[in-house]
Amino acid sequence: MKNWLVASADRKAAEMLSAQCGLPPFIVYILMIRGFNTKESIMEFLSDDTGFENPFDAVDMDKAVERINRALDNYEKICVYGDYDADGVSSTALLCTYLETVGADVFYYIPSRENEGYGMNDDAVRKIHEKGADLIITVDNGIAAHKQVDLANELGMDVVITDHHKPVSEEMPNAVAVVDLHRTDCPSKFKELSGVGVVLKLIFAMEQGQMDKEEILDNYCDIAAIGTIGDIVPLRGENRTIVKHGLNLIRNSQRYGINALIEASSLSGKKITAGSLAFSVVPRINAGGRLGESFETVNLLMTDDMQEAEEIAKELSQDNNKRQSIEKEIIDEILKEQEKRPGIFAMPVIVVESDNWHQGVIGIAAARIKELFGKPVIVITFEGDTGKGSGRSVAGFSLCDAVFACSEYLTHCGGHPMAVGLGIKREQVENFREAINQYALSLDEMPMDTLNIDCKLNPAGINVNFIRQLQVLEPYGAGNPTPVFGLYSMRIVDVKSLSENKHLRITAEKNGTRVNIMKFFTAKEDFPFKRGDVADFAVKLDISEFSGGSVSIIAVDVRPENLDYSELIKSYRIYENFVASQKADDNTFSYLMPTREEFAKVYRYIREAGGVFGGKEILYCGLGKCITFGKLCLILDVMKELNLISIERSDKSERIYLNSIQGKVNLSDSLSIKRLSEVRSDGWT
Ligand SMILES: [Mn+2]
Repeated sequence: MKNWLVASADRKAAEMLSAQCGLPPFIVYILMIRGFNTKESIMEFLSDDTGFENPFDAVDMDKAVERINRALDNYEKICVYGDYDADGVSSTALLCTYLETVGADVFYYIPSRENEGYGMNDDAVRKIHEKGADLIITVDNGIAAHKQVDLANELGMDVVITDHHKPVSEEMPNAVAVVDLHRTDCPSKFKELSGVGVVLKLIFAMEQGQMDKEEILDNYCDIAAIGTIGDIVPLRGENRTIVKHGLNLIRNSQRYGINALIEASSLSGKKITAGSLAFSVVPRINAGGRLGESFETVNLLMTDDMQEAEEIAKELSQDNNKRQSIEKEIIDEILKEQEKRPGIFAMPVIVVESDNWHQGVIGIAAARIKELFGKPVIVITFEGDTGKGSGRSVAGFSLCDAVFACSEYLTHCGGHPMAVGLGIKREQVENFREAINQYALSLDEMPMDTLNIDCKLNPAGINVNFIRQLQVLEPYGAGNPTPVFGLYSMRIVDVKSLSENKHLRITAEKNGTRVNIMKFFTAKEDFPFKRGDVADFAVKLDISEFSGGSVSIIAVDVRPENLDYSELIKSYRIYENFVASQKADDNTFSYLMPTREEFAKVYRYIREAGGVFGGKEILYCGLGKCITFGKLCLILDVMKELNLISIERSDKSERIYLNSIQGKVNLSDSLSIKRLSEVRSDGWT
């Protein structure tokens, strides 16, 4: 459940700016929504050549370069210490590739996600020592490794840290150099580089006065772009330049590994964008770390053996398929859990736990469940009595603040406003769930999950030229999302399933203009609208390059016409409060308690419709919005308790069926009705 939010910028100002910038007004309008309000900021953002800052502006960069050059001169053994995610793998591959080119004796180490976890650990440092390293260079990690850097020093190794994570304290690890733009004493202006972006900066510094900037970009920006996209850092400033430049390289890549990944992702011959890489290449690189070891993945990006590249890419695709099916199983189990423990899912923050969910996949499952329920979700899995959790949030609710506020129940925790990781003992789960929800209830208001729409659009205005003009905004990603347009009040003319009912093509019409809208990964029976219905569409626009270019409209979300979701969600919250607490006061009682007529109305509607597909909102609209949404949800619970209906829910759909029942049912047999009525001494009549 998502609230649609149509952005608003100053149209007058956009028109004035557009004349100054020589850009179409709607482009400037969209840029203003993204926070670019002056000619200078717009021109700088769109420039193909955002200058890279002098790499030596970064504190300690001189020391890092000096130490690495000394290692090269003395032919010391260097170990690059990386990480298992796409950024960490890219960082490792990029630095190793570079160091090999300049003749270094280099190897790399990547901790196992499952057995070692993120960052440096003592055992790894010892292993690296045994392999004879003289110098460790960390990439995408290291800023918090105070102890491990001391250990490395004791063992006679020097450490150079390059990282992009925020330091937890002012005190830096005892390394020869600590390059991290987030150091409070670092004057560099652009702070949003990914781990691999910092490595690229290090290469700029190493090559100062030798290789020129263009040459470095041409040699290394492909790998840097993959890590930058994978880390979901804002695609602005230096990041945008890296990705823009990198995409051009990737389209004609000289690297066997990248070509093999493109091929394995079925992207060969298609337009490669930041979005398509994020959707198919990045998950494959991540899959290695989630299910197995990341050594192979680094190898893939470095190998000059075509056959090896193809084999590793194939393995990664298999890992990725496996990851997807594990993810689906976890999601199905979580949805079944909702049947058993609905109260947990009615709370402001969903905390759900199990014994056998794959640790490497719970984060992705949490993200999907968050989408489905429109609220923050933490998924915990146990090994013995030790649990690991991963959480995802909705915009406006800082999940890391929430988790830190409950840290007394956790063994460790960390993360960002939108994503957290944590450790927890089994016996603390109930306390933690209680505490984090108390925290959420103590806030003024729980934010709703929102879909941001740039502007409403008349379908008559959509043409190839319009979409080509939009392309100046690419590449899209974090900080510069693909523009989403609202096509409101569209009358559906036809719904056709494609590719063996995998996708849908919807023909819709408004004021005499007909458009085809694609809805991917949706079966016909899961699409709740039919010919004649009027619906609002949130869409992205693209050009399909077949047959010389034609308009391609892709549905992001579809909902009944003119549905006020903020009202709907307010009503739903009242229902949820009751489900979560199983207690009602007088207000709740009057708001939720259905009359017999209302009850009968819902029953008749479902019977006459032959079941309702596509969610409770569809039923709500079908009933002419005459029963509040919260009350409708309660009525459905009661009908389920009395075995009058079944509700089937998957991650794609929700279907309500009428059961065939015999005999008369007594509404007051329903547990929900009983609980709701407890507030009234006279009970329910
Ligand atoms: Mn990173």
